[in-house]
Amino acid sequence: MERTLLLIKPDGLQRGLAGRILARFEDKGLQILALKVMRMTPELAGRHYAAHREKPFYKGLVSYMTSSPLVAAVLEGPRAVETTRRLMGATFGWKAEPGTIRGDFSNSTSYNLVHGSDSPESAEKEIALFFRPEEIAAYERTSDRWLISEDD
Ligand code: 3AN
Repeated sequence: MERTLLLIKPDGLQRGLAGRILARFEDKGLQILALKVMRMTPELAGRHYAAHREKPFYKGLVSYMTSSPLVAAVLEGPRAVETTRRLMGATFGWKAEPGTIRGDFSNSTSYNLVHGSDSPESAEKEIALFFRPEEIAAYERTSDRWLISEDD
């Protein structure tokens, strides 16, 4: 079992797509362990995007991410990191495959609707940035019996 951090970015919430985006992950069988609407502070943006600090798009990225609230979630499932990123699609909406979230709902370079951790190691760090341990609910889901086999 693996966990990942999902963010539905400010454009997703402003455009009224949060429910539809979240439904894609539920439809795929990922389990929601934590969920909240919050505003990213510049301080949190600095920590979350530390790897991009020197990039030319950094300032714009921080301003976009802090401009309006976002939805943060912890998702769990077998290969949750990879599954989430495959459902999201390529970074730029205009390049992302149809059928993916970005491919279906974004035609932009910057406004790409979602973030998903890029490795289990980043997921652990990112989850800790957004959620306190007591905000994450580990619970048994009865449908898992039909969603996850022993081979998974
Ligand atoms: P992903 O979100 O697909 O993992 P990363 O990690 O390469 O993409 O980039 C982090 C974020 O930085 C992206 N989600 C996107 O919002 C932004 N970003 C990346 N490249 C650019 C770019 N060339 N112009 C504007 N924003 C960018």
